[in-house]
Formats: sequence, structure tokens, C-alpha cells
Amino acid sequence: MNMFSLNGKVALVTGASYGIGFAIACALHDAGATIVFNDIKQELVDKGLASYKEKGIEAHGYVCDVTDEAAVQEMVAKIEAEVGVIDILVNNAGIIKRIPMCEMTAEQFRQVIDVDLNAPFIVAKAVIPSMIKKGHGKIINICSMMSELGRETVSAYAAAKGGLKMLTKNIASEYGEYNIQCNGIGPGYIATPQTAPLREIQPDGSRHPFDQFIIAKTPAARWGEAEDLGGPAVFLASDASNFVNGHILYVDGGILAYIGKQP
Ligand code: NAP
Ligand code: GCO
Repeated sequence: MNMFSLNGKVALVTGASYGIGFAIACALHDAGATIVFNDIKQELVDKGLASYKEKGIEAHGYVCDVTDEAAVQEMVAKIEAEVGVIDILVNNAGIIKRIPMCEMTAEQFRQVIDVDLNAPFIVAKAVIPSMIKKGHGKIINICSMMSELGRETVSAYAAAKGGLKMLTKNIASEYGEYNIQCNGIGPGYIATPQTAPLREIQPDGSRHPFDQFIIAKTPAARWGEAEDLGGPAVFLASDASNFVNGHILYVDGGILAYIGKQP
């Protein structure tokens, strides 16, 4: 069987009504997986189901706030009863708050940590027992360039994504013996709603300064598209990566490798 095939596999992608999660789910479907996703509001789940249908994908959608452990446990039990045991988990749901650290409240900091770090722990903890029983599992945590680098205004997000990198390595360490591989994908700058404020056209019609900055800093000289993450996700979700564990695969157009063009 093709080592990249996901035929017969059930994939849960969190926060996948749109954006990176949606694109990854579409790629996993095209490799043969059955797609399950959640979002925090029914209207978004419905919107997501319609978007998947437009792509010819009969996805399974659930309303669940990934920071709520009881709700996550209940969702996973429902998925196992209604769809099947989860073979592939993509911890994609995430938020960012761009606020200078000394102006950020502790509550705002905690909110980002809760979604971007605590939730991947909660969801992974909910799916691992069945993966152990089944004898295999794939966990893919969506990290970030900010798992490696900081910048102004994203202290909570960088702290969360740095922690998610180490949580990825720890899950790999603790559960590798059960044939569970846990890896991360570290997207560079991707054109999604989350980064839309960084790409807004200026009143004079020019590109956003940050947009120009990223283009100059990226060897590929472009923002990534969510679809650029599909192939790496299929690789990490498939038998092709059965001996890859605890690795963060950066999908960033080369930005982490590049010092940047001389001004
Ligand atoms: P996005 O467009 O903001 O989508 C995030 C998704 O997560 C939304 O569907 C959102 O649903 C959902 N979500 C947020 N909080 C949730 C919660 N508590 N429970 C369930 N779902 C929740 O973001 P994106 O750009 O696609 O990013 C997806 C992931 O990639 C995130 O982890 C992000 O940190 C990471 N990432 C993004 C980039 C980038 O450049 N875009 C780069 C590196 C990493 P709602 O709409 O209901 O809030
Ligand atoms: C930002 C961006 C980044 C990207 C991504 C980069 O404000 O710097 O939102 O954080 O989302 O995480 O890899």
C-alpha cells in the first residue's frame, strides 16, 4: 500500500472550519482519511461543514472548546462512538493576541496559553489511551516560527508555541514505545485570517510594512498559503514517517534559515 496513504484512518483536526486547519484536513482527506473537526461555535461548524461539502468532503463536525477538558473528553467519546477511534490528531486550534508585554494583562496572557498550549495537552491526553489500545497513533502539533524566535507584542504566543514544541518532544518521548509518533509543524508566515492584520493594504494603497518585511525576510519571497502545509501534514500523518518522532518540521519558505537581505 502507498506509504503516504491514509485510507481507513480517522483524523481529528481541531479548529478546522477554515484557515490552516481546513487546508490540512482537505489534504488528509485527499490521502484517504475520514475528516473530523471541531470549532467553538455551531455556526462555525456549520460553515465548515458547508465548506468541506463544496470540496466534496463529507466531514464530521463537533462543537467543542478545546480548553474545556470535560467537553473534550465528551467530544472524543462521541467521535469514537459515531465515527471511529482517532488515528491522527492535528492540534491546530489557536489564537494570538498582539499586545506589548507590559500592557498585556495576566488574564490575556493566560487566555493565549490556555488555547495554544493547555488545549493541545488536553486533546492529546484524551486521544492517546485509544491510540495505545489500537497499537498506533499520529499526533501533529501546529507550532510556529515563534517556537524558535520572538518578536515585539507576541510574548504569550511565543511562550505558548515554545512550550508546544517541548510538549511535542515530551509526548514523543513518553509514548513512542506504543507506536505513537508525535511531531510538530512550524508554519512560517501564512496568509490566513489570523495574519490578515499584518497584510492590510495601507490608506495610501501600499503594502503593510510588516508584509514588506516578511517578503524581504523570506527566501521564497512570498507569504505561505495554507495549502503549503497539506503535504507536510500528510507525511507526518502517514506510515512514511513511522520513525520520525519528536521533530518540528518548519514549513516557512526558508525564513528561519535566512539572515535577511541587506537593506
Ligand atoms: P485562524 O485563522 O485564526 O483559525 C484558528 C482556528 O482555531 C479557528 O477556526 C478558531 O475558531 C479555532 N479556535 C480558536 N480557539 C478555539 C477554541 N478554544 N476551541 C476550538 N477552536 C478554537 O488561525 P490559522 O492562521 O489558521 O492558524 C491555525 C494554527 O496555526 C494556530 O495554532 C496558529 O497559531 C498556527 N500558526 C499560524 C500561522 C499563520 O501565519 N497563520 C503561522 C504559524 C502557526 P474561532 O473562529 O471560533 O475562534
Ligand atoms: C505574528 C504572526 C506570527 C504567525 C506565525 C509565525 O504576529 O508574528 O501572527 O505569529 O502567526 O506564528 O510562524
